[in-house]
Amino acid sequence: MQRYIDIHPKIEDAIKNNKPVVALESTIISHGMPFPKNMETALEVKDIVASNGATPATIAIMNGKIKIGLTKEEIKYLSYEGNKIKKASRRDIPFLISKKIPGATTVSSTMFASQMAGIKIFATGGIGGVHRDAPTSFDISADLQELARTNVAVVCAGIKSILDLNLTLEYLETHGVPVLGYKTSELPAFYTQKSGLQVDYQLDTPEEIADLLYSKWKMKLNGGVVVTNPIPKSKQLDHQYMSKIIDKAIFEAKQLEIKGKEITPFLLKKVKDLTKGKSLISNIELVFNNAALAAKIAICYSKK
Ligand code: PSU
Ligand code: MN
Repeated sequence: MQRYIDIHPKIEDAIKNNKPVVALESTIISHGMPFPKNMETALEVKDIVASNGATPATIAIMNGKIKIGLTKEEIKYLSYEGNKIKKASRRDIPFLISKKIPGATTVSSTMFASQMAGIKIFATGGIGGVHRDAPTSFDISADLQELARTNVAVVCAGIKSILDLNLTLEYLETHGVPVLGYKTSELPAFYTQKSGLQVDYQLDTPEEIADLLYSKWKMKLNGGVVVTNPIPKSKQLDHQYMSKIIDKAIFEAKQLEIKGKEITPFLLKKVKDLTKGKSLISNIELVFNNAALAAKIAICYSKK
C-alpha cells in the first residue's frame, strides 16, 4: 500500500495511537472557492481542527500517491492553480495515480482515502447529491455511492442547495446511509439553516454521534454517515433570496450547456457572483463550523 499512499508522520502517529484525526478535502480548495480565499480558508480550517483538539489531515493526489496531510506549500499550489488541477472523484483516482498527475479530491475520493488511512471523521462544506435535472441528465454525485459503501462520517452543512434535496435524501435512504442532524430535526440547506425537510435523527452532542458511528461500524453495518450541522444563524443567507439566485444560476448553466464535473464548480461560482460574494462568506463560515464539530466528534470516537 505504501506505494500508493503517503501519510504525514504526525498523522500516521495519531492514527496508530488512536488519537483524533479529521480528514479535509481539496476539491473545495481548487474548485470550490476563488484564490486567495481558498488558501486562507484551507489553512484556517486546519487550525480550527487543531485548536479543537484533533489532528487535521488535508487530502489530495500528489506525485502518484494519495497524500494524507498536505504541507502549506502543497495547499498553496492547489489554491493558486485552481481549475487547472484535476477534480478527482473515485473514478479518477487510478488514472491520476498511474500518470502522476495531481488531483483535488472530492467528498467521494476523500472518503476513500480516509478509509485507506484509517481516518473515520471528515469535514467539508456540503456533500454532492442528486442534481435537479437528474431524471434526464442522470447526474448523481459519486459522493452518494461512496457514502453507501465507505465507513467514514461526513460532517457538512447539509446537501448543497443547488441540488434536489428531496431526491438526495431518497437516494441516501435506499443505500442505507443515515442522515443525522446536529441539534436540529430539520435538514439544513447549506447557505440556510432551514430546508423544510427532515433529517432521519436529531442528536444533540458529539458523544451521541460518536456512539452511533461506533455501533454502526462495530456491527459491520458498512457505509458512511452524513452528519448535518446547520450554518450558524448569524451567517446564514435568506432562503427565498437564495432560491431565486440558485434558479438563475441553474438557468445560466443550462443555456451554456455546462455538464458533468464542471456543473458544481460553475454553480458555486455563479452563485457567488450573483450574491456579490455573500455566498462565499457563508460557505467559508459553514466549513469552519463543520471543522470544529468534526474535531469534537473525532475526540469522542477516539475514546471508544
Ligand atoms: N463543499 C463545498 N464546496 C465544494 C464541495 C463541497 O462547500 O466545492 C465539493 C466536494 O468536493 C463535493 C463536490 O464532493 O463539491 C461535488 O461535486 P459533484 O457534484 O461533481 O459530485
Ligand atoms: Mn455530477
